Amino acid sequence: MISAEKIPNNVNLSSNKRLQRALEHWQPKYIQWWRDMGPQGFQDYHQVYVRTAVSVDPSGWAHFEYVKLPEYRWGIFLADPIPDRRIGFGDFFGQPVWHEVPGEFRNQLRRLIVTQGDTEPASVEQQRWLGHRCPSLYDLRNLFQVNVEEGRHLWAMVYLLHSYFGRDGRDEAEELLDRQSGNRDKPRILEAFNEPIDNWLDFFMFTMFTDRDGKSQLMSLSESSLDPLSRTTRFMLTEEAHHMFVGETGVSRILQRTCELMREAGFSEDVRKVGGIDIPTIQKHLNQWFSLSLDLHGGEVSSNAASYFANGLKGRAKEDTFDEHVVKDACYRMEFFEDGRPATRDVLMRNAMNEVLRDWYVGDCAAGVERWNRILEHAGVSERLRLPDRKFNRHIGMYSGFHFDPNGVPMSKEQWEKRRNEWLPCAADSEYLLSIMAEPVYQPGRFANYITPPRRGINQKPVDFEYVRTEQ
Ligand code: BYC
Repeated sequence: MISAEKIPNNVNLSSNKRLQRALEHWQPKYIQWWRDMGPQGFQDYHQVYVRTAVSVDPSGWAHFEYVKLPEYRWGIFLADPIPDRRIGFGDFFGQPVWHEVPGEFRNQLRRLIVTQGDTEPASVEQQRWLGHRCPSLYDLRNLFQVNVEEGRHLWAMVYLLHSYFGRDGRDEAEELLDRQSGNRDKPRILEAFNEPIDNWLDFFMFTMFTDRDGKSQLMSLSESSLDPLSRTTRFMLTEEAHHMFVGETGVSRILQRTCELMREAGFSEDVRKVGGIDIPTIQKHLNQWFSLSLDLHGGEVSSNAASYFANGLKGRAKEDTFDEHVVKDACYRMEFFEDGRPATRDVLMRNAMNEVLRDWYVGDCAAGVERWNRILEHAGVSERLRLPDRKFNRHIGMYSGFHFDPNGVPMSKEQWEKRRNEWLPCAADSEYLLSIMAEPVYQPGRFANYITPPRRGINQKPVDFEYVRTEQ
């Protein structure tokens, strides 16, 4: 269980005074960042019914209470150690895991941890205006739950930086609060985290697809030979699951409402005329966030990825389900795009590790889209959602610089420019979504017209519970 220390933790922080002081020095800067860059307008006068992690065992999960956002107890939690844990892949396969950072891998590990850490505050920044357009108090609370947990994930990475990377780590921790999503001069590291998220369809698609990249990346880091990184990311994964729940059910509820409105309008009317979100608009946002999140897996052929794997720093999702863990000579059959045509060639599996993880990710996304399509099917609607081809709208890797339609058919820049707005959200879509979200819904139990209520509330509370209340 946690102590009543300034920084809740299960790492016995008070036994390491130097580290404790360093983190307590960073803490007020974090709070200032949260106030400046976190949820705007909900810092001082609102209490939010949130779940706070108080320990890593399942009972530590049931801790719900009203909290003023800046007073949330952001803590440091590592999953319990696995006794005699061994390195599960790469050149050091079978050796005991590391409890300190080996000098020769210091730069690589720091880079991985900084990249992971950078995404967490970035997402809070991207979402900071959404509260003013919320479809219900239930959704507002979910947004803030996601936000505080992303803040906790930043703490998780900052703990590693401070603990294992000395002065450099402390400097990196400062910079994590200094870069800003979308800022031209000091942007966030990965592209998807500089995109604006100013409407709730984007938020739900982001938590469905981009948080799912969080899941695949955290799964691969949880295999790491650096045991504290593995334990930290294992615990983060339990929180990540809730974020994807928010995204998947959010889109499900929009689809449900779209179907209802279509039925009421006799299936022939444009659902926008009755204030709903039409399926083509939903598909465009799916295309946008899926393709941005594919980019987050890095280039198809990557010597960085090969090196991470060889050194046991970053593995594959569910490494123990593979037959072979050293993977020295194995090959991956990869599709290339050469001279304007697709071609297939073998590359060393280690160099293809980003693509291996992307395969896992695409499969996980496809299962989610199937679940959405069942809603359409049950409602008797013939349209279906689908994942675009992985070559579509890519900005990282071998397909960047080329243009493909959602079926993966290559096209010229001119053709792409002409048809882009059919496949990706355009200014008119954004304008429409903002128009139906202009009035936030703050009455308990009420929901915006474009979304259905959830099946059940949070922590067995009713759907019309006052999940966010104004301080008396
Ligand atoms: N944007 O060898 P390459 C989450 C750079 S989400 C911009 O192809 P590599 C969350 C790359 O840095 C999970 N730049 O790929 C979700 C390299 O730069 P240098 C976040 C990119 O190195 C929702 C160059 O391109 N965690 O947790 O294997 C809410 C060539 O790189 C991008 C992680 O990503 C990009 N998309 O990198 C909140 C795990 N992709 O060397 C949170 C940590 C690549 O030329 N990161 N580049 O300067 C990694 O494992 C790896 O760095 C990458 C792939 C997955 C990003």
